[in-house]
Order: sequence, then C-alpha cells, then structure tokens
Amino acid sequence: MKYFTTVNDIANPMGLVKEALTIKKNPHAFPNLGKHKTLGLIFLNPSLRTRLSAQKAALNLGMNVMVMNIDKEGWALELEDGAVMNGSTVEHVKDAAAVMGTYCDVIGIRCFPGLIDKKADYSEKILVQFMHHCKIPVISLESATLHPLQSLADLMTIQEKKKTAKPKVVLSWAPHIKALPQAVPNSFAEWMCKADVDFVIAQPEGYELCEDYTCKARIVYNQEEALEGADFVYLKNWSSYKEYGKVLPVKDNWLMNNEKHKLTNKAYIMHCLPVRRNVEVPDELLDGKHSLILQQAENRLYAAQAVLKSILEKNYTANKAELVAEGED
Ligand code: AN0
Ligand code: CP
Repeated sequence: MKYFTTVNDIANPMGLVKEALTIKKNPHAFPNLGKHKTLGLIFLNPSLRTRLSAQKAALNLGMNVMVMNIDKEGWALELEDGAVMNGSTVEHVKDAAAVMGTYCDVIGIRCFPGLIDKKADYSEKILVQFMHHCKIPVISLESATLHPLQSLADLMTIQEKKKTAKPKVVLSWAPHIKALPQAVPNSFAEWMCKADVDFVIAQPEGYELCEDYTCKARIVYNQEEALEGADFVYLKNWSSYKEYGKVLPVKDNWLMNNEKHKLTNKAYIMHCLPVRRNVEVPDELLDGKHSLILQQAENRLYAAQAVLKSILEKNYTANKAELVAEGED
C-alpha cells in the first residue's frame, strides 16, 4: 500500500480489518518498525480523533511525528497550475508538497470540500496534488469525498460486535444545522460494499449519495421502515450531493430516539464524532447501553496503526532509511 485514500487502495480490506484487530491485542509489538521515519500530518481543517490517533499510532511504531495546521500556520497555498501568483496566494502546492516530501517518509493530509463546486471537490484537487508532488506515501485524514481511516475503524467495530454472520447495517441520515461533507457516508458505504452485511441507506429525498460509492446499498426513504430488524444504526448528517452542498428542507422528523430504537434488533448505535448532541443524535442514545461511539473512536488508533504498519513494511521509504543509515556511525 503506497496510498490510503479509498477502500480501492487496499487489495484485501477485510484482511486489513483483521490486522487492525490483531494490533489492538498488542499495540506495542513493533516498537522499532518506524525508527528514523517521520510522519507529517497536515491539516487544512480541525480534528481531534484523527490528529491524536494518527500521532499515537506513529509513536507506537517508533516513528517521529510533525504536525502542521497548514491553513493557519503555513503560507497561503495556490492550487492552480500555471497561476500568475500576484494575488493572495504565496506558495504553490507543488512546492509545499515537494518540500514536505523531503522532510517526511509518510504524509497524512486532511482537506475538506468547499461544498460549492461539486466538480472541484470530487476531483480531490488538493489531495491529488499532494500525492503527485510529495512523492512519498500519502494517507487521507479525510478528504473532500472520503474518510477511509474512519470507515476502517467502523468496520472493525462492526466485526467486534456483530452477533450474526451477515448483520443488517443501516446508515441513517440525521438532522444538522450546517452543511456537512458527504465524505463519512460515502466512505462508510464504500467499505460496507466490501463487507458481508445487509446494507441499507435511510435518507430523505434529495440526499442520495454519489452512486460511485453506494454500489450494493438499498436506499429507503422511510426511516422507520429501514430501522426494522437493524443490528447496527450509523447516524450521520450529510449535505445534498444532487443539489450540491445544500441543506434541503425535510418534512419528516429524522432525529433517531429510544422509541424508534424499539423497531430495531436491539441495534448498536454508531457515530464517527464530533456529534452535535440533541440536534444530530439525542443524549439518550449516545449515552445509552447500545452506543458504540467510544469504541469506534478507540479503534481509530488501531486503524491508523494498521495502515502505517502496512506502508512501513512495504518499504516505500527504504531510500530514506538508507540515507539515514549512511549518516550514522
Ligand atoms: C466532519 C464531517 O462531517 O465530515 C468531520 C467528521 C469526522 N464533521 C463536521 O464538520 C462537524
Ligand atoms: N471522526 C473524526 O475524524 O474525528 P475528528 O474530526 O475529530 O478527527
């Protein structure tokens, strides 16, 4: 694995889930795998879980870590090729990425969508430019369209808790006051399509996700119908893909609660966090006995560690290791 940006970068996604669950049993089994290697974490948007779990995963493997909030601490980045940079941008992404590639052995980058220009967001302009110009392995820390580290942790959690061979998993749209990306639901759908689950997406009209990610999913427009017999309910808001980036008016009440939970098969409740309590999901579910939110967040560490381990083992960073070794006496 040189890149971890989509489930399609992984030859065997269920094998990676297994590996991450093995790491969870003994996170300190490979304390020197990343010795003299540096992970650079670049953020264009806020983060709690991704930032801390990736740092800790790298430290567990003996790596050094550098973190940069590039949107606030770096020079204003230009993304257009051939731009005459006489405006507000100060440094071209091709230079910034190339320089970081010389300092790091692996780069992780978080770059949310603007939610205005669908074509620009879905072309993953920033991520693709970093991948092209830094010339080292790149891990998505949530891009404009996908959040694979979250989905890997989610699938680990489902594997740990499932009671039947093929559980019913419902991704249910949840209300929110702001327009949020489609990255988490796109990614969850993409990974569910690789898992042995009965996958249903419950959503209001107009909130259909991009079909590139939802292959096998059954789409149900009535939440209560979708919830029947569910083993896992993943609650998450997203803005419209069709009417790109819009928060569309929704007439039914899509806020999940204990009463609706009775329709399920004692379903586990999932959310990637951060969650706006009592707007997106009520306290009664988040703090209830079926909630998996902390387990999902904990699994983010082992998901990141499995991905880093796989990249380090593939030796994409061998040349840099040789340079470091040459300098040692
Ligand atoms: C982001 C999102 O919905 O994509 C990050 C989730 C991990 N959430 C918010 O912006 C609140
Ligand atoms: N779930 C998740 O990615 O959380 P952060 O945005 O806090 O990293």
